[in-house]
Amino acid sequence: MRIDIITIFPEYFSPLRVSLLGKAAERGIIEFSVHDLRAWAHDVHRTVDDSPFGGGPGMVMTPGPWGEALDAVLGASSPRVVPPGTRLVVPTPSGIPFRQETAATYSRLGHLVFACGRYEGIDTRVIDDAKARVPVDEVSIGDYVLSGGEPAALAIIDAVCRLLPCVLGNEASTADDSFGGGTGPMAGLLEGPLFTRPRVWRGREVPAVLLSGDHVAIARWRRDEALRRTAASRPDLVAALPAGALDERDRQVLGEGGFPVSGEDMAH
Ligand code: JCZ
Repeated sequence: MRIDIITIFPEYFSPLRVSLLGKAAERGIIEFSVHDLRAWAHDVHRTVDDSPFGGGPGMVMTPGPWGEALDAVLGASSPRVVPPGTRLVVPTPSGIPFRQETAATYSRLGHLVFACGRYEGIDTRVIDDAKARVPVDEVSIGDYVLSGGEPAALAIIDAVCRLLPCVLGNEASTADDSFGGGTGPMAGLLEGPLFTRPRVWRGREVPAVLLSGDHVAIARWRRDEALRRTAASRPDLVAALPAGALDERDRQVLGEGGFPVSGEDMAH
């Protein structure tokens, strides 16, 4: 996969050389190119911002440098329309939510281009112009306001690249991740608690069931814990579970936790 990033803060992307993604880049699985937007700003001050038309606070990123940057990175001249498998990703708090499914979709593409805004954002005509050439996703990583698109792009790149074949070393599967979208018994639930050696640490024991060797009991206990945790942290996820996803024991666990449960089995 090829990933181009356009930003006024190229240094912001040095984490891409570290850890899992750094290794993947060294091994040639991912090719990162970070571009300084100011390379396409031609005045002496390398200006990339201007006051908003219509008034209001702050500054807006001016279209000139962005237009040239995207032309250069998307290869505007020879095919005017970009090859399939290319997507322009524009982080913005007003975008559609970026989710695990979005990460999975991106991981199947060959070329991602990130346009990282700063100030109040990018002149809207830049996005409209790009849409004539390439699929564009304006995406939000959550309902909070960052000071620029860079930290959002880093989060998205991390979520996408760990799904690429050969990036995640020996972790056999990402299907069991929270939000992993797996179809197994833990689908739609958050991950439960984790334990490793020592068996007793600061007087705290590992739950006996995990040492029992009874794999059926272990799986049931893990599901109970995942349900409790999901109900506590993300009641919206429990409410969104498909009909038939909860068995009688699940309803009991949720009921004991004070979580409102409906369903046929309530009569028992
Ligand atoms: C540019 N401020 C780009 C994205 N989810 C989310 N929160 N905040 C952003 C974001 C904020 C920005 C810019 C200027 C993205």
